[in-house]
Amino acid sequence: MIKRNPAFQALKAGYLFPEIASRRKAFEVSHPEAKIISLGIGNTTEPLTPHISSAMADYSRFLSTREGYSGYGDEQGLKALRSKIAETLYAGTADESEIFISDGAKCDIGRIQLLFGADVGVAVQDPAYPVYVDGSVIIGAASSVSAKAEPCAKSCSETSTGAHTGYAGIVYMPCTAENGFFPDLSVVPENSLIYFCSPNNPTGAVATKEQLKKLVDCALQKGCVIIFDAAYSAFIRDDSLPKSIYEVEGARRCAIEINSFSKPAGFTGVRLGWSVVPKTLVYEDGTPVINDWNRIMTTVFNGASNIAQRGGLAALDETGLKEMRSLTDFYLENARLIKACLQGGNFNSMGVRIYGADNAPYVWAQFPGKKSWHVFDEILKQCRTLTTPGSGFGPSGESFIRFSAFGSRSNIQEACTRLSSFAL
Ligand code: PGU
Repeated sequence: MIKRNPAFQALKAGYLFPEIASRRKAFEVSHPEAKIISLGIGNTTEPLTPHISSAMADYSRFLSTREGYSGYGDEQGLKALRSKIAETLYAGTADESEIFISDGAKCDIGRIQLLFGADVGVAVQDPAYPVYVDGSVIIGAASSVSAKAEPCAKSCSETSTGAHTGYAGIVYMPCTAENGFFPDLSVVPENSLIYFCSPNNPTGAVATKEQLKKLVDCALQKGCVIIFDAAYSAFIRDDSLPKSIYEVEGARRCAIEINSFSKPAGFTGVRLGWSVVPKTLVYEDGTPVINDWNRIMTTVFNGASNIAQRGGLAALDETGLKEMRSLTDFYLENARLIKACLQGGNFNSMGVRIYGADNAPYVWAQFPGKKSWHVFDEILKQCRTLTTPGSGFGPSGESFIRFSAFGSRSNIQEACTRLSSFAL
């Protein structure tokens, strides 16, 4: 019989979010009357905005005409969209030809690992969006993952999912309140891949320009490549904070940036994102990384939806930018409401500490001395509210809960009412 790819055996548990969804289902079976509110997965809830959705509707109708129809497009995406992204979001720091349109950030993060193969070392912020670690394990990165990954202890597999105890083949860089959620970079291995997300999922922390400069200097000095995930950059309201790693000198020689229309335009279902691979980023032998990225995108990707790309173009014109601004403002207000609720009454007496929410759609709450999954279960039981256990994002997430600000205003208000009587 055909052998199973050992990388899958190395994975400790299922992907975090389906795991949470299955806990919700189990709870609903035993409590059929429960009207659960989800502050769990960061999934957009507000309708597409008028200008952006009309552009897609119009284009879809155009496709139904003989003169308007088109089939496969360029794998790299529409030139007009690549140019628009370059001029609107990178003004001078990245060129149209360095931008690759995709079906979303998660898909790019997965594909990008093909660039560096199984032998590359990997360093991640801890906690981190689980795709960086799970994707690395699936590709067998950090050398022989099957040999290096510790088997999950029985108690761990019973109570936890994702990167609970961590994989031995991956370097975890703790991001805690004590270090201002910016890691000690001295642990980064030479010639490795560094995953870095800002604004951060799940902590909501945004790296300052000085911090990103340290990251870039470290990567240049150690021969590393940074995969900079900027999926939440549109939520930054503090103008002193960098929205792109290319705002930092030297980043074009060591960083790939990933971004998405999912959160600012509500495209989680429409699917549209992009990556930036500067021509000045080269491997040890001098080959530009962009050549191989182009090879991957033309070989295992067939271009983003042409309808979605028209939506992306509309999102970046004057009206579209205003619409995205008001959508992100809406979710930021939700985040503020959740944060204010968690700073009040009961939570105060439980010693709960609150982070994030100011420039990101997540509130990161620490319940000192408690296990994340226990708090998750209690919030579900007492408040009929779904959250995400911090330990699912990595060992340093233990004792934390992530509250997502994606939800209708009435659901957020109702969740806050329920949470205000929560007790542990
Ligand atoms: N990057 C980060 C940092 C994210 O948090 C997410 C979504 C993505 C990329 C995905 O972007 P797409 O362009 O839509 O592919 N994170 C959500 C959803 C969970 C998931 O599995 O993607 C979250 O709740 O963390």
